[in-house]
Amino acid sequence: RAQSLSTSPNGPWYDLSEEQKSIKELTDKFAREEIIPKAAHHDQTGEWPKEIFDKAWELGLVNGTVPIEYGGSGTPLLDRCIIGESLAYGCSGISTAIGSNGLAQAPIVLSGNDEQKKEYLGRCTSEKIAAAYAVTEPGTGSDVAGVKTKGEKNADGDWILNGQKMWITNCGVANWFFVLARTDPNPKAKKSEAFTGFIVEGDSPGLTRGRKEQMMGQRASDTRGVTFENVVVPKKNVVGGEGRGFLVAMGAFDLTRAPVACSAVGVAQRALDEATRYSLERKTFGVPIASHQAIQFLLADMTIGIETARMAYMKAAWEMDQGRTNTYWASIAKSYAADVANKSATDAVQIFGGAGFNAEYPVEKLMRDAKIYHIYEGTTQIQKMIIAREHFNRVK
Ligand code: CS8
Ligand code: FAD
Repeated sequence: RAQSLSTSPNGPWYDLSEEQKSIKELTDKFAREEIIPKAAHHDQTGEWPKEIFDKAWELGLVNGTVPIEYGGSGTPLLDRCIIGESLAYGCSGISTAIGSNGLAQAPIVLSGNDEQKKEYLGRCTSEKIAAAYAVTEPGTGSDVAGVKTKGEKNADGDWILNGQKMWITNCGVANWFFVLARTDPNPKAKKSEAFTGFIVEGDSPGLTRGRKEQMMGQRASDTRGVTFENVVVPKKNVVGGEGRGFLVAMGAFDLTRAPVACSAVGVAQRALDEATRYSLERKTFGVPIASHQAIQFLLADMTIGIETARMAYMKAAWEMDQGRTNTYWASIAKSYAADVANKSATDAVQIFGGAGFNAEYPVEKLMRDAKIYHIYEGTTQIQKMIIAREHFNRVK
C-alpha cells in the first residue's frame, strides 16, 4: 500500500500517497499550462505575475500553510514541498512570488494568537492578497541579531516603528508585513528577549516601499526595500509576545527552508529535462551528443544530485510533519539543494554549448534563477553554521 512519507509514522516510505500523486499531477498541469508559457515574459519584463498568482490562489496553491480553521488547506509540509517543486519547475521566479505568502504567514501560524490568525491568515484566504516577511536590513542579513529597526511603546501601549528593511520579497504588492524590530535598546539584552515581531498593515502611514530591484534571476518576483517612519502598530499586532521576536523569526525558517529546497530541486529537474532532450537531438561527430560519455556523466551527476536533494527536502518536511524540530534537516536540505540547482543549471548550459549562453534557449534563465538559492532564506555559509552547531549539539 502506498503510504505517504508524511503519514508514515515509522520513518521514510518512498512512495507518494494517491493524494500526493494527484496534488502533483494538478500542480504539474498548472506549471505546464499557466506558468511555462508566460515565464519568459515575466523574466524579461519583471512584471509581478498577478494573473498566475490569482489562478494559483483559486486552486488552493497559495495558502497551504494556513490551517483549515482559518480558511486555508492546512496542507502537510511535505505535500506543500511537492507542490513547490512543480511550481519552480515551471519558473522559480513565479514560484517565489506564489510561495512567499507561506513565509510571511509562518510566524503567525507558529506564534500568533487566535485573533491574529483570524484577521491576517483569514484575510489571505478570503482575498487574493500577498504578504511579506521583513527581517533583513541594508546593514544586516545573515546576522539577524544585528537588526536596527526600532520599536518603541507610546503612551497607549501601541508601538512606533522606525527603520529600514531591504531585499523584501513581495514587498511591492504586500497587503501586510511581518516585521522584526529591536525593542530593547540595551546592547547587552539577550537576543531571545531584545526583539519583537509585528504585523504591519501595508497601508500604514509612514510605510514607504522602495523601487523594484533589478535582479540577476527570479525576476518575476518583486524584491524591494521598505522604510518605516514613525509607523504606528497597535499592540494587538505583536506576534508571540513582547521581546520574543528573534525566536519567532527563527522558528519560521524551520517551516520555510524545506520549501526553498524543493524549489531548488524543481530548477535542477528542469535543467536535467532540458539538457536530456537537447542531448538526444544535437549531433556532433555524427552522433547525438548523448552518446558521448562525458555528456552522459554530466547528466548522471545531475540525476544523483536531484534524487538525493529531493530525499533531503522530503526528510526535512517529514520531520516537521511529525511534530519534531527539523532545523538540522532543513538546513541540510536547503544548502545541498542550492548546490544541486546551481551545478545542474551550469552543466545544462554546458550541454547546450553556445545555445546555452543564449536567452532564446531555456537554460541560461535557469542558471540565473538558481544562484539565489545560495543566498536567500539564509546563505549557504549560514546553513553550514547551523548544521555544524546542530552537529555538535548531537555529539555532546
Ligand atoms: O541569525 C540566524 C540566521 O538564521 N541567519 C540567517 C538569516 C536568514 O535566513 N534570513 C532569511 C531572511 S528571509 C528570506 O531570505 C526570504 S527569501 C524569499 C522566500 C522564498 C519563499 C518561497 C542565525 C545565524 C542562525 C542565528 O545565530 P545567532 O545570532 O548566533 O543566534 P543563536 O545564539 O544561535 O540563537 C539565539 C536564540 O535563538 C534561538 N534559536 C536559534 N535558532 C532557532 C530556531 N528555532 C527556534 N529558536 C531558535 N531555528 C536560540 O535557541 C537562542 O535562544 P536562547 O533562548 O537565547 O537560547
Ligand atoms: P551578508 O550577511 O552581508 O553576507 C555576505 C557574505 O558573507 C555571504 O556570502 C555570507 O554567507 C557570508 N557570511 C556572513 N556571515 C558569515 C559567517 N559568520 N561565516 C561565514 N560567512 C559569513 N530577507 C527578508 O527578510 N525577507 C525576504 O523576503 C527576503 N527576500 C529576499 C529575496 C532576494 C532576491 C534576496 C537577494 C534577498 C532576500 N532576503 C530577504 C534577504 C536575504 O535573506 C539575505 O540577503 C541573506 O540572508 C544574506 O544577507 P546579506 O545579503 O546581508 O549578506
